[in-house]
Amino acid sequence: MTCLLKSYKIVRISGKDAISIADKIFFSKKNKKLSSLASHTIHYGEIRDDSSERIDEALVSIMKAPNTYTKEDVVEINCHGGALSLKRVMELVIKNGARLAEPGEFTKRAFLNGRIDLAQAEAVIDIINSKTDDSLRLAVNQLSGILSKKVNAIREELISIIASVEASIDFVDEDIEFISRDVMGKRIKGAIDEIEALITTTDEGRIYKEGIATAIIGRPNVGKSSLLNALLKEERAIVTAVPGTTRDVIEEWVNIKGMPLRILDTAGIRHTEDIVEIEGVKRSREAIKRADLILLLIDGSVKLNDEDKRLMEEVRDKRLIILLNKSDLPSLVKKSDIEKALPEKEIVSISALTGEGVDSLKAVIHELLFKGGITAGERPIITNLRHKNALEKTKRALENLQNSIKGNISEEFLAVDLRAALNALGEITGETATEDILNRIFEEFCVGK
Ligand SMILES: Nc1nc2c(ncn2[C@@H]2O[C@H](COP(=O)(O)OP(=O)(O)OP(=O)(O)O)[C@@H](O)[C@H]2O)c(=O)[nH]1
Ligand SMILES: [Mg+2]
Repeated sequence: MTCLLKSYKIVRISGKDAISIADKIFFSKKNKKLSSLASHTIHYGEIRDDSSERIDEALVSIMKAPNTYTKEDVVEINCHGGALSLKRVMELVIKNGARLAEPGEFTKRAFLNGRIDLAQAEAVIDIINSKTDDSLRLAVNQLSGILSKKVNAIREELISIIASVEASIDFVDEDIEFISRDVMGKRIKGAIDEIEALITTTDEGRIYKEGIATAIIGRPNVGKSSLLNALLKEERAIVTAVPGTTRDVIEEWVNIKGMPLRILDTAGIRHTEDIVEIEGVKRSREAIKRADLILLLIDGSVKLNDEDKRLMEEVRDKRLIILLNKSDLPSLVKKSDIEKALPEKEIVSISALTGEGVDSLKAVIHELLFKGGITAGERPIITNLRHKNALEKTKRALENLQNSIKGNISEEFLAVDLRAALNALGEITGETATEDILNRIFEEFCVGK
């Protein structure tokens, strides 16, 4: 049988001295120096310290620049693992001239050495943090450059317009028109349309990356925590027959047809004198405010009461699904009672206890959030707030430019607006990103990536 296991037991060295450092501590079974071996090959041998004591057996991969992750020489020492041997190997490598990598330094070097651009580097973090198959697919697509390609196409269009504008500045006496204001206005409009189309994908992108914040709400004892458990298929939240069991918001991830939902199980909302419960109710109300989607639970086995009605009123303007829970018991609430108060909202009967109706709930959630269906991946989607901000900055600069074109402002000023737009756009792929931006991005990485 083939088995698979996950482990962390690789020491990775990158840089011009990577191979010579590894050569000092690695002794291949065939007695060959790593520097004499072909690139992209793997070798078996031992790691020994300066007093020739054996630290571990190892498989060592050697990858010579430039066809490596960082575009530098890279050596990977694959040991048996175990915290102690790994630590000894790391110490040996450091003693022989390497230093510990900073968080994200491998990816930062890949960026600085021109192997990937900034949006692709950010995709590496997204891959690591992906919550569902679709989020992963989106991140892998961004790593492959799907967004960068689109951004670069817009950049090239702007650069070509700048070239014409600057030529008219340089040859002002020649009376040649390199680009008419009319044509320029149309081309800028085209670029703005493309940028707007990208900006509108942000909500979708945020959903894949951060998950849809989904709050399960309802008065005490209607079965909110039971629903969370049913969705997770595990006993995550405490469920009891005592109203007021959940006192704080519990957060869990659920994958619904590829969409990551961040489910918030909240404390039952009711009027209470208990100070812990008061705080819980306050937090439930905050969760409602922050939620992208509300699942309002109603206990269908008892009559609708004033608390249910007040809650229905409170969330009527939100993206909402009403759940008639406890469908395994005789029903005392009719769908039509709810339709009267909340017309046009979806109502689903479920039993959080038996799991009946939970699959239809998932289908309704999917339908509500992605009308018309969606496949993550084939087109560029903005998943990153930094990218959205840069696009908005670009758009503003281009809109200024359009006003200047209409106002018959001189070419010099048009060039200034164009440069501002180009700089803003270049922040996405990193052409014009400042040291500050770079530091902030790579700080998010873990060490070793
Ligand atoms: N028969 C039946 N009982 C259920 C169902 N869902 C929940 N219950 C029961 O209802 C009681 C309350 O369930 P919880 O999930 O704790 O309810 P809650 O809304 O989280 O309650 P609070 O946290 O107190 O606000 C428990 O005894 C559950 O077993 C259901 O679909 N059918
Ligand atoms: Mg609860």
